[in-house]
Parts: sequence; structure tokens; C-alpha cells
Amino acid sequence: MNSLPKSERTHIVFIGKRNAGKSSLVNAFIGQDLCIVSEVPGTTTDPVKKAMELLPFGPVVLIDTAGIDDVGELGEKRINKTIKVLSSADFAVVVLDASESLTEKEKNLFEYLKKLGIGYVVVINKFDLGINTKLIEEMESLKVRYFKVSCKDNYGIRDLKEKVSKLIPIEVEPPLIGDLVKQGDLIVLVVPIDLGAPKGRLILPQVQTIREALDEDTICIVTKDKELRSALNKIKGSPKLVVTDSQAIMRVAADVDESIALTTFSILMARHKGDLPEFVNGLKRVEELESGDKVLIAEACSHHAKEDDIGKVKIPRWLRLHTQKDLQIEVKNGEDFPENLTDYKLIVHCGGCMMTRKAMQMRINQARLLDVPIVNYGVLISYMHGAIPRALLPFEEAVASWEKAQN
Ligand SMILES: Nc1nc2c(ncn2[C@@H]2O[C@H](COP(=O)(O)OP(=O)(O)O)[C@@H](O)[C@H]2O)c(=O)[nH]1
Ligand code: SF4
Ligand SMILES: [Mg+2]
Repeated sequence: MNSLPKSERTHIVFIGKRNAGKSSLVNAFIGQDLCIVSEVPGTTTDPVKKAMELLPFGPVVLIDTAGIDDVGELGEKRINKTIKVLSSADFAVVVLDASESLTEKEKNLFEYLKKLGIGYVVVINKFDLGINTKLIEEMESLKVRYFKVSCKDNYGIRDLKEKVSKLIPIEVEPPLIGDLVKQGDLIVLVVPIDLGAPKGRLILPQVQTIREALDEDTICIVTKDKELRSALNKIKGSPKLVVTDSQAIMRVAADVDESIALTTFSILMARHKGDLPEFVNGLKRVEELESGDKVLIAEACSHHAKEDDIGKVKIPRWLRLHTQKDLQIEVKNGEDFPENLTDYKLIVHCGGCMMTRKAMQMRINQARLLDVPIVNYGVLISYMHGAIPRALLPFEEAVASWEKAQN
């Protein structure tokens, strides 16, 4: 368990106004004085992270944060510290001072958490000093569950730890195809080997899909698009699923009967690493783009750009062609994910094959908090090539999101 890297552990964020006792509570959780506790508001300026084993849940990282009442925090139209920390959270502990009542900051915070779908508990700290009855009334009217603790007297801490441990969601990484197929199913992976294909190898999403197909005890055939028709003719019966590259989807769709499930490696990755319904919802914005609008193309790693590079050349070209608008398209690589997301009308993210799911989720959450629609390469390419909704059909939630976006 200890070998699990911090970035992959479940992140519990302690958040609330300055001086509410966040650092004291983190220390009480860990059982040692790790975070600086001070009477001077604003002592914890940058988030402090501490890995621990929270039983019975398992390995977690506790994140102690600066107060949400820091000047200009919520509401600023950029990625600020609060947004950064919230978008990385799997669970939140909102800390309140028992002597105070709720402010707009905390009410905003509840809304942000709701928007991200992050579970949380509210902790009323400094119970030893007595409780402001207005605070209790407000909590009751908001129907928010709360726990009364005193870090000073170590009152209620054990119960709170146990409760948090039970409430943390168990994050299960969605499979690539594991839930779409079963033992003995025949699946066909269509891998075009064109000039864009790397020399002498397959790309990661293709390799991972093959591995998962084998793990699921399916019979997996890998072929190029050129040989697909001949392969299908030689097969007795129909395959359960056909997967191909986004750029070949229309060619492949012509050879694959409508009754057979067909999708792309990118759509599989969008679900595995990202958020497929969110990306499908982002497609709506493509049709609303106007000349002069800024579009961000974000790539997670900086690779050597090819002549007909997908992010730098092809997607901008297709997007301008599809919208018939004079768009301002910016391409950013690697860690260079901009803070001023609201400058953009749309974010087009790469498949993120070199990113962890958590890092990808963080970017999606930042876009979500700032109300900037986000799509990924695969979903957008399939859409612009006319392969949506067919390539979404195997995924119920994505179809629902598509239907909602059409209304
Ligand atoms: N009486 C009392 N004081 C507390 C309690 N928890 C924290 N404090 C005090 O409140 C002040 C702010 O605590 P701190 O943990 O630094 O707050 P933070 O700014 O939210 O991290 C410090 O002086 C703490 O000693 C508590 O349960 N009871
Ligand atoms: S992380 Fe993104 S940019 Fe890097 S290889 Fe994967 S899809 Fe391409
Ligand atoms: Mg602090």
C-alpha cells in the first residue's frame, strides 16, 4: 500500500474559512503535528499533502488548504487555488468554526462540490467553545449532514475518521472493453497502418485494448482496414464488437453491418481516462462557435510534431472546415494547461494516453467549474466525420448525453 504514488491515492481535501481549524483537524486525523496551526489567519498558504492509511478504507492523501476567504478566491474567472484543489479532490471535509454562521463563501463551496459531484462532510469544529445556534439552524435548513468535533479536546475525531472512511467513494477505473464483451466473444480490432502510425509498433490504446480483450478471454482478431471486409467474410457469424481508429471510422463503418457494435479506440479511452458523457455534451458547443472565438487544443505530452500532426494541423483544419468560421485556435502541450480557461469557448483535449486518470479528471473538473465545454480528439473527430451517434451506441450514458444535447 505504501508504494502507491501520492498522485494515485484518494485525495481528501480539508477546506473552509481561515482559522476554522483545518490544519488542527488534519493533524488530529494523522495523530501528529504536521501542519502549522496558528492563530494568525492564512498561515497555510499552499496546500500541504500528507499520505496516510485511513482504516478501514485504505491509503489516502489528506490535503490541508489555505482558507477559502483568501482575497479573490471563488468567483474569479481563472483557475485559482480553490479550483485547483477542489478539482483534484475525491472527497472533501468542510470545516466550520462553531462560533460563526455560514457565509456566501461556504454556500458557494457547497455548490462547487455539488457541481463536481464530490461527496463531503461538514465538520463543526471548536465545539468546546459552544455552538452558534444560528449555524445549526442554517445547517438544518440546508439539509447538510454535520459532525461536531473539538480538535482541542480530541472530541469526536475518532467517529469522524470512521465516518469519512466509510463515505469515501471507491473509485473504479472504467474498463476499456471489459464490460462490453464476455468470454468467448469474437471482437475485431481494425488498425490502419498509415503514414501516421508509429514505426514498428502499435499505439498504447490499441495495445491496452488487445490486452484487455485477452484478459476477458475473448477471441480477438487484429486487422488493417484494407483487409477488414475479407476478414469479416471469413468469419462465421458476426463479431460482438468492432473497434477502429477515429480517422478510419467512416471507411470501417461502410464494411460493418449496422447491427454490429462499432466504436473507436479514442472513445474507449475517453471513457477509461476521461468522461465520455461530458465530452459528448461538449459537442453542442462546436455548432455554436463564431468567428473570432478562441479554441484550446490541449495535448498532455509534447511529442515531435509530424507534418500532418493531428493536434496542430488536422483538427484545426477540420474544425474550421466543419464550422466555416474563422476560429482562433491555440495548441498547448504538456504541463502547459492554461489558467485562464474562460478565455476559450471550447477545449479539445488529446486522448491523454500518457496521463493518469486522476490528472485527466482534474482538467475536466477545472473546465466544468469554469463552465467551459470540453471534448476530446476521438469524440470530436468521430463527430466531424459523421460517425456519431453510431460510435456511441455501445455506451448508454453517452447516448443519453447525446440525446439531451440534441434537444
Ligand atoms: N478552542 C479551540 N480552538 C481550536 C480548535 N481547533 C483549532 N483551534 C484553534 O484555532 C486556531 C486556528 O486553527 P488552525 O488549525 O490553524 O486553522 P486553519 O486556518 O483552518 O488551518 C488555532 O489557534 C487553533 O489552536 C478547537 O477545537 N477548539
Ligand atoms: S498523452 Fe495525449 S498528446 Fe501525448 S501521446 Fe497520448 S494522446 Fe498524444
Ligand atoms: Mg491552516
